[in-house]
Amino acid sequence: MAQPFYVTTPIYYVNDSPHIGHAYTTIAADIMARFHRLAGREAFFLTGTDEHGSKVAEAAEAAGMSEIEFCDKTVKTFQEVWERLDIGHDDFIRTTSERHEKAVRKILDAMRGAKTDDGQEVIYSGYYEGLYCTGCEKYLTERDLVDGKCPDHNREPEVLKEKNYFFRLSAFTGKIRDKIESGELRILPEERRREVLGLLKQDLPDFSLSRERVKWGIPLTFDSSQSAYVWVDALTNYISAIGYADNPLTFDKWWNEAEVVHLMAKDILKFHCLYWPAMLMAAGVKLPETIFLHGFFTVDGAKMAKSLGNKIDPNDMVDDFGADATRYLLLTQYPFGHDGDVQASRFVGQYNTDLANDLGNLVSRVAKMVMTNCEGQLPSAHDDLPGLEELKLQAENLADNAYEYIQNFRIGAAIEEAIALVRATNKFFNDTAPWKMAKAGKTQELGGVLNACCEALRMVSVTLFPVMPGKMRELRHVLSLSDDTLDLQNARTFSFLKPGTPIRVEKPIFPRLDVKKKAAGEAKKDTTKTDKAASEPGLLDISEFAKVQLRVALVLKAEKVEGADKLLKLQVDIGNEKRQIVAGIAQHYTAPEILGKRVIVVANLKPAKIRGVESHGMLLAAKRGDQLCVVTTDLEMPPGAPVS
Ligand code: ME8
Repeated sequence: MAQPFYVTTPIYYVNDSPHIGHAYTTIAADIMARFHRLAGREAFFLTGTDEHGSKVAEAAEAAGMSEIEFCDKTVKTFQEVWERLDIGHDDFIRTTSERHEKAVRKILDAMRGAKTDDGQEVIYSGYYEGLYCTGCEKYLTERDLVDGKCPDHNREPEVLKEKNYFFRLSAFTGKIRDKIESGELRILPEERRREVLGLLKQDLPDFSLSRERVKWGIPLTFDSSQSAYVWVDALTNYISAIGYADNPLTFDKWWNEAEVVHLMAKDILKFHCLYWPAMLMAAGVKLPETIFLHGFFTVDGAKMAKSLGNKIDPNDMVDDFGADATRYLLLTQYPFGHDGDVQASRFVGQYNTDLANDLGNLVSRVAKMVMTNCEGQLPSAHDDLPGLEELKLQAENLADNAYEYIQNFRIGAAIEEAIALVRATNKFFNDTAPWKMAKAGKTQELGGVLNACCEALRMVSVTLFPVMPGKMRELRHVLSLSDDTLDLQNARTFSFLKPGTPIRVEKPIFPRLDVKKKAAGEAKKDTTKTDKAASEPGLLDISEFAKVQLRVALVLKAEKVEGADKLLKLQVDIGNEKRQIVAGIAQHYTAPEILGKRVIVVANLKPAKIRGVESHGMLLAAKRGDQLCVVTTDLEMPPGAPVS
């Protein structure tokens, strides 16, 4: 019996909305799990969400919701997008679930009871002293500061000391190094392995395992005034979902007996390659076999950021290309494991070339010829055809070559191998010119060409199934194949389809996309719901600009918003009515400074809640770096005067 395969993605923060970075790892994990299943292995694929910590609490407060209400809502955005992308995860773990919290308590207890080789306690209490920014509500490091100040709040952090529990990482670094060097713990790719070994040579500080100030978290079992540090909580998801605390049988199967692979990008290397192995060793749990850290990609040359408006929502890609092509496009932009750049402007061209032309057209041409010339039934094979032997050889090697790539985490190379067979089949089809054979009445040769093309397409339908499950099912439907024969074993032999099998195509499996239309669709990435305000403006029609109503407003009252250092709550007169506006200007203006000013407001915005406070309108300000200056008008201008 082949060893079971257990693959995980990071659990994503719920205070962010899903973007193609999250989709990238999740699709990769899905492809790995599906491929291993095709090879006859049992596979378990876990993803989920990371829901504790001060940032989530802040986001919930800003949205005027309780923490759990906020999590319940945003978790859905992840679950929905995974469904739209045809992600076939076997489980979805939430760190706010009972089973997870139970597992965190269990691992905390196990670590609390552990001793290092020289008899010291692995967990010890001490004091954490650090630079605390009350605006961020977190400790910052010297490196986070700009001119000694928190760049987000433009103020010097306070030196704070709080009781904390620490994890004695220093007692585990030698052991982790040994496990990596012996190959017991594989860190891939090689560059990342070297990075980890480099880190292990440094004098690594023990890490703080708990937080006194973070209330939205799991209380420590041995001191309920503290909650578990977010990473201790988050990393435990990999075992909580498979029964660490509540199901020894499944835990044995999927952790102790399976090949365990953690997939992620290199941004979270330290936590996974140092903290996690150390925690597991302390708790007496075996280590995962492999930690694979793929690259980090930029979009159009820049890091994905809300403020740049270059975050791509996978939902928009599914709208434009469908689930399967989105999966294909995302995983073929650059080699898996490397850093790369994603340019949405290339998607349509690549879709049309690889999927609509090369693969989709081939399917249509072959099936239509079988329908018109062979009564829609697969003709018999015929050996004596130019180029057939080479095609056969390439096709019969496809499954093994691709699977070998997958085992080495070379997802793009596995896909390329299948596309190479598609191209070779197109060439074979064009070179043998079956339409001429049909005209010349060479029925056997014609049948042989069509038979070979159908066999090659069948191999492709298996190999690309993990990448494009929906579309490959459509292709298999053309060849009258069900899921029963969907495995790598069948894809190793060229003579599988029975002559007489019905072959039918109703519509193109990858309809060609209109470049112009999609070019417009692509601009969507700059105007997604969350990024709208931050996107670089395109050219506006005058009628579009005219929709924004700007008015002069007199500030009648100003006060700070409690617990939010950036915000001022203003009462303004906009001519025909009085309004309350919450403005993020408190670090630049005191309440008395803004009082009595005639500011410019956007008057026709929908009311919103900011930090739970009603805000109806927005005021204009010029901003550069740390400077901010509210736009005001001449004193003679009455409140309510339109600004155009
Ligand atoms: O770090 N390129 O969650 P997160 C490639 N909750 N992959 C990207 C990417 C990009 N530009 N952007 C994001 C966390 N990713 C923690 C994890 S796990 C115990 C806790 C993917 O929401 C990639 O997989 O910030 C990266 O590691 C992950 O999203 C970070 O997700």
